[in-house]
Amino acid sequence: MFIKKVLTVLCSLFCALIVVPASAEEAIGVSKPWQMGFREAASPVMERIVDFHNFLMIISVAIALFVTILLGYVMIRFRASKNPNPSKRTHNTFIEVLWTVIPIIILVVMVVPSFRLLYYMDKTDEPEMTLKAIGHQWYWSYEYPDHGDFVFDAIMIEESDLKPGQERLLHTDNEVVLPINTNIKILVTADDVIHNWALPSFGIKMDAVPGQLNETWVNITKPGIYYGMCSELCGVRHSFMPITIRAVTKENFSEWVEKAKIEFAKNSPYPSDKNLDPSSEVVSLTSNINNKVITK
Ligand SMILES: [Cu+2]
Repeated sequence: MFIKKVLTVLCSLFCALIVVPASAEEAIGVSKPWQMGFREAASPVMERIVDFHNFLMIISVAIALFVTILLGYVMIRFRASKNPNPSKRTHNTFIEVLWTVIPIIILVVMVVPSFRLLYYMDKTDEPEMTLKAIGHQWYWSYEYPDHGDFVFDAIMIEESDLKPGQERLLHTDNEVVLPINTNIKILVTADDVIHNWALPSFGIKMDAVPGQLNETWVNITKPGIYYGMCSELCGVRHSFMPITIRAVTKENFSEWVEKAKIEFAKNSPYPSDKNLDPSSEVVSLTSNINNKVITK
């Protein structure tokens, strides 16, 4: 009875240590102290990656166990002290066929779901909106081409300026707001060196290459804050260009877009004609391009 009580107390102490209380800000996409395995999946792609990983883990553990047991058996059964006259056998066709065919079957069993997942991750057939992420030394900038083409930079908040609930080395001054339950096409590029737009909770790790537009996609399943980071060594401040994504409902996203259009209007590299002086060179260039498009 006493032992049972002690065990219960120990169990609850252990649980209290490993269960981290959710913060008020609801940061889902962040690693927790003593975490084992992946971050919580927040997209269908990441859910499938976790399932595939678990499936491969079963195969790997089974192979490791089989080899260890076989090795142990051989070491004991065929030890020198028990076999003073060792066997001269060099070939056994049946076993040779087995150890060629069985690994081939295992590889085929692994490659079929692997390729299915690769093609699933590649792109979404029906994107509902686009987000463009551009890597710079050393911050990310974002464009929302379907929502008025506004542009903004997301720069890491220094440790001394962090507010409660913001993660050190992970929170940016401008958050990337995205709607949940929406197929979002993500275009990734860079303007100086190669960066990498990586978001573990979404199962995304996409190279940002200057002069090249790489595509990936996400459909976020849960609202919350998700953190990512540049995952390609890109210079001295490589580790200080994080990604902060706030996933919200579609209604809240529309509200944010209206505010963001005003807030970030001044950043736009594509100014609309009415904001410019008609005599300026940029306007005449734009209207020339427009005329060409119309006359086509
Ligand atoms: Cu980078």
